[in-house]
Amino acid sequence: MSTPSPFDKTPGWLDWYAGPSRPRFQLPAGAVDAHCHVFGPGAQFPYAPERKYTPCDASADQLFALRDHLGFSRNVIVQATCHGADNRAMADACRRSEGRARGVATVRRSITDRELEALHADGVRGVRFNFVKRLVDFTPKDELLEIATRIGALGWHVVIYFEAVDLPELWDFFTALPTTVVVDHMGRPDVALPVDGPQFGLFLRLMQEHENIWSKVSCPERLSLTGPKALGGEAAPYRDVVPFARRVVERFPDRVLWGTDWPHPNLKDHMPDDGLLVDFIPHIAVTPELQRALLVDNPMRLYWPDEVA
Ligand code: 0GY
Repeated sequence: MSTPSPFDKTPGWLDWYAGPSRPRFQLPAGAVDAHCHVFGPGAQFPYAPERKYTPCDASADQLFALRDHLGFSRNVIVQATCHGADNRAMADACRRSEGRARGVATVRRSITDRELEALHADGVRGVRFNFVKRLVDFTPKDELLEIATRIGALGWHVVIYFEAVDLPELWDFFTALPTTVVVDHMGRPDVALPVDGPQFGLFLRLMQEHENIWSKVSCPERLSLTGPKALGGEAAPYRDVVPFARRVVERFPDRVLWGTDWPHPNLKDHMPDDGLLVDFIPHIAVTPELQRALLVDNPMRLYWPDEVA
């Protein structure tokens, strides 16, 4: 099979939303967009041969323009699977942010201590383990555990991405991780199921029983079946996701993060307006205290601990 050209975007893949609205919700000062990506540009930072999709380019400069437009102060740039374990685009973006971006890398067992130290100097503070089968090939658990132990010694954490149906099988591995562990997008619950039901209950139990486990309450656009359309003036966009995210924010206010997920990899049906995504926040973090914890205090503690008084 021939390797796709870096410039052949996956068919049906939507470009990120140009001209996002200005949010009505005013973010607290110092807010962090704690889950976003950069893609290429492919001519400068080629996409990985093993990738499962080819995105449209989304550069660091475009990310920083969005940050300023929405009113964020900082970003956490998460390595996307289309770059495999080649972290150059993400690390370059972190370097160019002048201290306003941290990174989460993808690494293999073969990475040297010196390479890890270089990533640390660039601003990387975590590694991502991806278990979403449509995105990555399988990596043995012993390799991941070895990586987790090595990066833990640097003070980094592990970000895990999985789908809710796979949590029972992954539970023992996740709960054995020796670092802080951040779950992407609440473990992707099926929001057609009840928020009090067994599927989401298992995820809440994971967080309840393991104080090192945090969650991003992000990506309503990936989880929602009702979509962005709000019913009435003050109603929430992506309203079917609200009870799930709100439950996590209220139960674990000191262990939640939020991010736009720009440029929204792999979306084929609906591309969100990032301004509207910001307007989702006050529906899930309903007081200024919860908003400040979610958007400022928690990400600062995890990614910029030296700057926290
Ligand atoms: C996300 C979600 C997705 C993709 C990736 O690294 C990636 O390719 O993260 C997805 O397709 O669900 O968190 O950005």
